[in-house]
Amino acid sequence: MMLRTAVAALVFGAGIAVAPASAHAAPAFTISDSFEDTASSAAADRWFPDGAGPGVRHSYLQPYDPPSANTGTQFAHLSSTGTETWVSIGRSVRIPATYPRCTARMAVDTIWGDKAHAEVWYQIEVIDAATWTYITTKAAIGNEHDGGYHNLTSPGFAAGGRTVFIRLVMTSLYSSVSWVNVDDLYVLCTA
Ligand SMILES: [Ca+2]
Repeated sequence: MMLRTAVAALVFGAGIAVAPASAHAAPAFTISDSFEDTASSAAADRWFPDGAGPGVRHSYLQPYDPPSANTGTQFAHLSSTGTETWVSIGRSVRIPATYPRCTARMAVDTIWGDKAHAEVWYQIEVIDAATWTYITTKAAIGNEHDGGYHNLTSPGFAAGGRTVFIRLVMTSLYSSVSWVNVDDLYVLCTA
C-alpha cells in the first residue's frame, strides 16, 4: 500500500511539472537489451537463468538463430516439461535517483504450449535486488498460435536509486512441454 501511494504521488507531481512544458521532450533514462553480445559485455555476463520445480526445465541464452530472435541474432530460451515448475531469465538494472519512475517490457514468443490448450503462463517481474522482494509484476497467457513476439509491459514502478532485477518467468501447470523465447528488454525511466 505504501508503494502504491508513493507511485501515485510521483505521477501526480510529474503531471503538474510537465503540464506547462515546452516542446522539448522530458529527459529520460532508457536501457535496451536485445540479449546480444556487445563490445562492452557478453549477454551471458548480464543475463542469469533460474528456476525450480519438478520435471525437466531449461533456461539459457540461445545465440545465432536469427529466425527465432525478435531482433538481432540472440535471445533466451525457457522451457519445461514439469508441473508446477518455473523457469526464468533476468538481469540487474540500476535505476538512477533522478529518473525514478519506470516501466519495463520484454518480448515473448510462445513456441509450444500445453497440448490441450496450447497455452503457457508467464510474467514479467521487477524485484528489489537488495531485499529480494517484489516491486511489481504483470502476468500474461501466451498461446502457441499467437504468431510471433508480443510485448509484455510491467505496471509503472518507482525505484530511484535502487538496483532492480528484471526477469521473465514462465510457469508450467501441465506435464507436457511449455516453451517460450524471450528477447528485447526495454526499460524507460523518467523524472
Ligand atoms: Ca536479440
